[in-house]
Amino acid sequence: MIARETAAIPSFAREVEEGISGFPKTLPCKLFYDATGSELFEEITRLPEYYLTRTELAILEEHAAEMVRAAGQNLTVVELGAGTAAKTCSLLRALTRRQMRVSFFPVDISPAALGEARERVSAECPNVSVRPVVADFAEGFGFLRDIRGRKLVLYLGSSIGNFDPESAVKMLSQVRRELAAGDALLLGTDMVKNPSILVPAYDDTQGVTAEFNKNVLRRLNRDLQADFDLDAFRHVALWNPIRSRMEIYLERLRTQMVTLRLLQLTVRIHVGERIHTENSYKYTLPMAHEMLRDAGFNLERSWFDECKWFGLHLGRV
Ligand code: AVI
Repeated sequence: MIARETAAIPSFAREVEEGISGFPKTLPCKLFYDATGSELFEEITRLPEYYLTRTELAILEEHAAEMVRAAGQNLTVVELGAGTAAKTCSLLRALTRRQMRVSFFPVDISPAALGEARERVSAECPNVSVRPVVADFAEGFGFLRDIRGRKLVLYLGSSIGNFDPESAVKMLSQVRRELAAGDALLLGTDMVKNPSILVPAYDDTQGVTAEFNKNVLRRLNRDLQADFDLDAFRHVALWNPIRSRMEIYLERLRTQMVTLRLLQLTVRIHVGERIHTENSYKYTLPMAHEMLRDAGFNLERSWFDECKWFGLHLGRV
């Protein structure tokens, strides 16, 4: 039972309680992104093994002009989960060559990241007017209704890959419902490839991804007064070809009881037992097509890097 009278219980407590006492054990991947986790993720994006970020950036840089031409005229750009908008400038610059006025609405849960996004875009694309929107997608996408004009919505970085296929369609359908005919979505997906490339991307030699994964336990120790011993877990990354996803786990190295004081909960975690912390789905083009179709978008065009490791897909309402 969760002690409801304690004011400091975080909103994710119930999910953690269910996930950690069930079998197999799971923890929600949103727990990764506290301040330390967000910094570790930034570090991951610069790792040699983590090809996703640089590959997507290269596709955007190479094809920005074509992408904005295909997306339509007089566009307002909205970026979901924009973070610091590190990948958006090539698209915005291409747009400023086509239209007099460009408005950019970066949307994120973190006001600090949006502050950086505003500074970056204002410095790199002075002709773009930046209007940050702080929003939590758990509360829907109603903010899209308040943005006027024909929209190009960006959802980059393979973030859609962290949703299971059903939730991905549900989330994209929610976005779709707030858009009008003619609006477009540019969606980034990581593509299915040889596991010899995929596995190291999620289990790098410097151990940054392992640290990122274990940071979830550090967070539970802090926010739920838990006593996880981080050294008693190892990071495991596996390719699951049946479900087309990378799976990330924390595997227990010795049996031990763990107490989460704020939840008044004690659990036994056995040696070899795994806590499933993340899935990262990889798509084929037909899978991306189906996902967009099921969410109400018509896939008009996709762009890839030379190796077809990453794809950017233009869906139309
Ligand atoms: C944020 N997301 C797209 C990353 C991914 O590749 O699934 C999160 C990540 N997990 C481990 N490394 C990176």
